Amino acid sequence: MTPIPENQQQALVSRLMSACGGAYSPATRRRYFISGPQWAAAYPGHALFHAPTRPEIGFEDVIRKYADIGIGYWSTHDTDVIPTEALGKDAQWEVVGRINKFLTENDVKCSMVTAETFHHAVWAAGPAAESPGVREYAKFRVRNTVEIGHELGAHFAVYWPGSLGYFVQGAVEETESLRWYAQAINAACEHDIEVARTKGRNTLKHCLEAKPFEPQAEILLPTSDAMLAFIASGLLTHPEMVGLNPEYLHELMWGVAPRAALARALLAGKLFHFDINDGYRLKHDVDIGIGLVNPLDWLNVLVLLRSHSYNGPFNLDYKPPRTTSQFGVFEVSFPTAVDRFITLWELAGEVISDPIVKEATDALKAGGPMVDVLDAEALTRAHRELLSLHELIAHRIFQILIGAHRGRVIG
Ligand code: 3MF
Ligand code: MG
Ligand code: MG
Repeated sequence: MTPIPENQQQALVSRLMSACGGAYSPATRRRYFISGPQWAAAYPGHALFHAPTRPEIGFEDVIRKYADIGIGYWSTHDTDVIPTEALGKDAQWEVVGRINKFLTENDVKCSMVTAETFHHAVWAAGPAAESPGVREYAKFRVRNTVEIGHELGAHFAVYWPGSLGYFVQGAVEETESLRWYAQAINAACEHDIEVARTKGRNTLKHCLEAKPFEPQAEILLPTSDAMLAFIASGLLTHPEMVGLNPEYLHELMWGVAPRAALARALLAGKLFHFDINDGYRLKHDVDIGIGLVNPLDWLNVLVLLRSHSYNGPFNLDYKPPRTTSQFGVFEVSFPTAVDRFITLWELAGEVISDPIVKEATDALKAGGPMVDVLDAEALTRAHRELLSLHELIAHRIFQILIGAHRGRVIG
């Protein structure tokens, strides 16, 4: 193999990208409610054991590149775009004005805003720290983020509590911390009601995001189910305004079936927003692009969401790998993540309308002949041959995933 000169590497990547084929046009991509986070595109590749591999970039480049790709929505933390010291000051509104101008010029909409309550040193003891001063600051941050959201035209606000938990035992009293955390969410909702009224807008949908490990050792609200219990706990003054932003990998990380977690959120009427990515069970938050690890599971997740008419955002909360260059982030990583999502979404439609899946599912629901329902043996015999359809359905979904349902034969 001949070494590839530096100045020919981008051309090679571009040539192989177009050789891959199957890309959707930007106009097609814009038809889906896909949002690109500022932080995902600007992620420079750093981590606890890793130095950055890419330069930092600002919202101007990110929004422009998203527009080129066909990502029609953008989401951001307050401090992704506004320096901490400018928050709530005139300088903040100057940045927000520039962002609005940029969004309009590029025909991109801001779908979601979120307060960063995990990175800055002020959050060392978490967003619901013992200190009343820090808790007041947390309220300021979420109220301010609500204002920014309305100004940018967003409809969703997300809260990932980050450091709500502990490393060492005994110092944190869980019920107290949870009450304090609820006070911050209440401050956001109550302020939202006022701001929405003065602006003549609807209130935002407030979405809680759980994560089972990282950055604390023990987490007080580790799962979407824990968040549902928190919403229903009586601690929130406006539980009707608060729902979930599950993240696919955050559920998978603790070993659950993400689709079942999403089903529970759907039943509760609380699936507001969805962070899409991929990764592995019982590992840290690797934030890999959707479909690269668990495409079959993803297909099934989207079948569930399509069949329940989920119409909220699909937020690309993943991290382009450290091996991907700045060029690669926008030429490879984002377009391919978007296209895998669209493909899986369309395949989910094929699963739903597939005649074999449908007939098999209907047959299972029709059941076997009616027998004495207190006779376990007779009931077993009455269904014995029908239940092979479970595996047949799974095989059919695999065929749809790889295109074998359209006659694709390999080998
Ligand atoms: C952390 C996350 C966060 C949240 C974001 C939204 C950096 O694992 O997933 O992304 O999604 O803070 O509030
Ligand atoms: Mg994550
Ligand atoms: Mg997330």
